[in-house]
Amino acid sequence: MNLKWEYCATAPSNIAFLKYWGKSAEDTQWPANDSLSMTLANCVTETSAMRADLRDHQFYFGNTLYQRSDQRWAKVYQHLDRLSAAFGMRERLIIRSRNSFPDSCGIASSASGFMALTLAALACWNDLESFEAFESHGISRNDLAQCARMGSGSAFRSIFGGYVQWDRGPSPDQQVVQMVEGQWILHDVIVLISEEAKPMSSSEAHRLAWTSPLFPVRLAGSMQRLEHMKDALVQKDMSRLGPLLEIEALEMHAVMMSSTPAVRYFGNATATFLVEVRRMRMELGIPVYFTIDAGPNVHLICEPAMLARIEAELTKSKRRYIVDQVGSGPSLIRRNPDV
Ligand code: 2P0
Repeated sequence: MNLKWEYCATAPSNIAFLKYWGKSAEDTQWPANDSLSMTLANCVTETSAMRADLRDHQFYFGNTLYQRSDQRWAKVYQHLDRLSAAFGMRERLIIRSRNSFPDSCGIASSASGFMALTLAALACWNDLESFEAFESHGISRNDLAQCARMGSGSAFRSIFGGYVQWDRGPSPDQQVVQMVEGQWILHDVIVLISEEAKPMSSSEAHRLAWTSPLFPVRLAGSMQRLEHMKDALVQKDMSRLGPLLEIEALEMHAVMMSSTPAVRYFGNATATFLVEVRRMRMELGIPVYFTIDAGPNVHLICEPAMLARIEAELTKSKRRYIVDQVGSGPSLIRRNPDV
C-alpha cells in the first residue's frame, strides 16, 4: 500500500428536467417521485483524497481548510463518517476540492460535490484507480451512486453521463438508469440572475413539500410526465420537450411557494428574465426553453444550432451566463503528487 497516492475524481453537476422534490423517507433519502436529468460537461467538481496520519479528516475547498466545526461544511465530514462506517475504514483523509464554476453564483453544486467526494474517498480507501477496478472489487456504479445519494439526493444521477433517471423503485431498491437512447446534444446556458445566498437549504425545503395542497396533484402526474419527457428525448423533439421542461419547473416552484411556510427561491429578477425567454421564442422564433432549480438562476435548454443567437441576445441585454452542454459523466485517476 502506497500512502502517497492521491486519488482524483471529477464529477459533473446535473440539471434536472423532471425534478426530485419531496422525500417519502428522509433517513433513507427516498424521493417522493422519479426524476430525470441531463449530466453537464463543464460544471464539475474536482476532488482528491490522500491518506494521512491525522486525528481527523481535513477538508480543503480551494486553498482554505474548513474544520468539522464549520457549519457550512459539516455535511462533508458527516458524509466521510458515513462512508468510513459503511466500508469499515479507519484511516483519515486529506480532501481537496474545487469547482470549475464560480461557487458564489448560486448554481447547485451538491450533486457534483457529493459524487466527487464519494468517488475520491472510496477510491483512496480501497486503493482503486478506475471504475473497472471498483467493479472487480464488487462495487458497481449503482453502489457508488447509492453512497453519493446519502450525501445529497441529486448526486445520485451524476454517476452517468447523458440523460439519467433516478428510479425510486419499490422498497428496498432504488436504481440509477442511464438512457442509452438519449444521445441528443443539448446545451444548458445558465443565466446568472442573483448571487444572494439561498433563503433555505434544499434539504429543509424538501420537507415542506408535503404541506403544499399542490403536492399530491404533482405526484399523481409525475410518472406520465416522465414518460412524455423520455419519449421527447428519444425522438429529439424540442417542441415537445421544451414545454414539459417549463411546466415542470413552474410546478415545482408552485409547490414550494404554496408550502407552509412558503419557500421562495426566485423573485422579480428571475420572473422578468422569463419574459425575455418567452420573447426570444415568440418574437424571434428561437426554440429555447427554461428550467429553474432550487435557486434564482435560469437554465436555458436549446439545440447547438440556436446557441449563437441566444448568446447574442444575452450579450445585448448584458446578462452573465455560463455555456454548458450534455456531458459524459465522472472520471477517476490515481497520481503521485510528488511527480
Ligand atoms: C433536483 N433539486 O432534482 C432538484 C430540483 C433542486 C431542484 O435535488 O436533501 O440538494 O441533499 O437530497 O439534492 C436539490 O436537493 O437535496 C435538488 P438533499 P438536494 O435536482
